[in-house]
Amino acid sequence: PKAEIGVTGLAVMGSNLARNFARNGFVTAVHNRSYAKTQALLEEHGGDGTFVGSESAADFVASLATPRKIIIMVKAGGPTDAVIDELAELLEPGDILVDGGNAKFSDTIRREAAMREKGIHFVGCGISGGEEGALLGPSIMPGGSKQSYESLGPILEKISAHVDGAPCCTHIGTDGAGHFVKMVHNGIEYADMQLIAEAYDLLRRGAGLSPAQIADIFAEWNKGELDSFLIEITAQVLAQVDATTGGPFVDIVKDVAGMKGTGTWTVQTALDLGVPVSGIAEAVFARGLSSQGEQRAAAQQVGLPGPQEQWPIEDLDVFVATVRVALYASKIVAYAQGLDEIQAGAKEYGWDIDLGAVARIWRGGCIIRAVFLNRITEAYDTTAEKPLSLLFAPYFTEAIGGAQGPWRDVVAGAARYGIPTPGFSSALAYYDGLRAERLPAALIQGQRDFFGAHTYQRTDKEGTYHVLWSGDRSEVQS
Ligand code: NBP
Repeated sequence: PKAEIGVTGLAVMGSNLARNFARNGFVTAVHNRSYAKTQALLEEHGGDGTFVGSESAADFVASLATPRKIIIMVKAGGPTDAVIDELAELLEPGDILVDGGNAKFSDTIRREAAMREKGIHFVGCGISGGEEGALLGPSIMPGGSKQSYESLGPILEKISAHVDGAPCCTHIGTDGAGHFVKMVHNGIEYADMQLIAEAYDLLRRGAGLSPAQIADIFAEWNKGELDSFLIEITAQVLAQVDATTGGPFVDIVKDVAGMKGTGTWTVQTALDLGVPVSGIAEAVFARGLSSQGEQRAAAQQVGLPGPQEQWPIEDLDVFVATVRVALYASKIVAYAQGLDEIQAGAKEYGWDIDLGAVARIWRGGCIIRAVFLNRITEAYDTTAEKPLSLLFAPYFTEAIGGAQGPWRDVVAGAARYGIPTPGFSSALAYYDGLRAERLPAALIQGQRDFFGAHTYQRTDKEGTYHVLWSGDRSEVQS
C-alpha cells in the first residue's frame, strides 16, 4: 500500500515520530540521508506497525499516496533547506511538506512563500516534548495553510498527546505561526526553569535545606496549583544521589547552564516587537552568567563583598509556603509576558492565534505541561472580551493579589541576604510597572527632549511639543 505519511530524518526525534505514526495505524514511509538509520529503524522497530523504507528520496516520495504528506526532522538551518530543495524537485502541486524541526519562524515564512510558488503546502510545525514526546505523544503546533490542516490535522491530532480527550494539536495560524508559538513555548520554558531554580536556591541557601529535603517540598508542591512536569522532574533530579560520591547529584553537576538558542530567539524577537518579556530575558541572561567561567572564578578570587547576615528564618513552614506563593506569582507573570509576545507576533505577521487553544495544546506532551494551563484556557475561552493581559483575567488577578505579601517578602529578603533572584525580582518589577498609574517614563521623555529634541506629548492637550532647553526654556508646538 502507499504510505499515508512520510518522515525524513531518522535521528532521535524523527525515528520516534515515525514509530508513533506507525503505532497509531498509519502506513509510514521512512527515509534518512544515510540509509543506515533507516535500516536500524526497520530492524529494531519494524514490529511497531507498517513502515515503507526507502534508500533514495525519489523512492521515498514515490512510496507516498497523493497528496503526499512528508515531515522533515533534520537539523535546523542549512540541512533543512537542503532537504526542502531536494524534495521540492520531486513533489507535485497539492503535496504537503512539513518541517517539524526547531526552525526559526522567519525561515519558515521564507520557505512557505517559496514552496507556495510551486503549489506545495509548506507547514512549519513546532513539536515539543523531546524524544519521549515524539514517541508517546508530543504537543504539536502546526502553521501553514488552513487547507493543509484539513488533511494533515487529523493525522497529527491522532499522534499528539491527549488531555481530557482533547488532542494537544491545533492549527496555530498561517506560514510561520506554528514555529513562532513553539519558539515562545521554549522561552517560557526557560523562564519557568529559572524560577524553579531560584526557588531551590532560596530553600537551599536561604533556609539551609538539603537537596533531599527540597525534593520532598517540590513533590508536595506538585500536588497543588504548581502541578507540572517541570516541578515533578525537579523533585526527581533533587532526590537523585550520585553513585560516585554518594552525595546529592545536583552537587556534582557543573553549574553552567547550556542552551541551544530558542530562548535567545524569543528574546531577540521580543526586542524587535517591543514586548517586555523580562522573565524570559532574565532566564537567558542567568544561563549566560552561569557560563562566564573566567569572570566567576575571578569574582571568587577578588571576594566581591556581600551582606554579612544569614537569612533569619523563624518558621520554616511559613518560609517554604512564602517561596511557593512567590514562585507561582512570578510564573504567572512569565506566562503573561510570553502570551503577550504571541499576541504581538500575531499582530505583526497577520496571524489569527487563539491563545486559549495554545494553552490547551500545551497541557500535554510538552515540557511546560501544567495543570494551571487549564486556567489560561479558561481565561481566554470564557471571557467574552479577551483580556489584554493574562493578569487581567479574574483568576490570575486574584492569584497575584493573594501573593502580594509573600512575593514582596521573598524578593526583599533575597536582596537583603544576597541570593540572586532575577526571575522573581523582574516579575515583580514588571507587575509594579504595569499597575502604576504614572511611570517615570515622563522624566525620560523630558531627558530625551532636552538632549535630542525628541519632543513629547502632554497629558492635558493634543499635539507634539518641545521645550527650547538651550534658549528661554519656553514650550513650542512642533
Ligand atoms: P539532529 O538535529 O541531530 O539532526 C540529525 C538528522 O539530520 C539526521 O537524520 C541527519 O542525517 C540529518 N541531516 C543533517 Br545533520 N544534515 C543533513 C543534510 N544536509 N541533508 C539531509 N539530512 C541531514 O536530530 P534530532 O535531535 O532528532 O532533531 C531533529 C529536529 O527536531 C531538529 O530540528 C531539532 O531541533 C528538533 N527538535 C529536537 C528535539 C529534541 O528533544 N531533540 C525536540 C524538539 C525538536 P544523517 O543521519 O544522514 O546524518
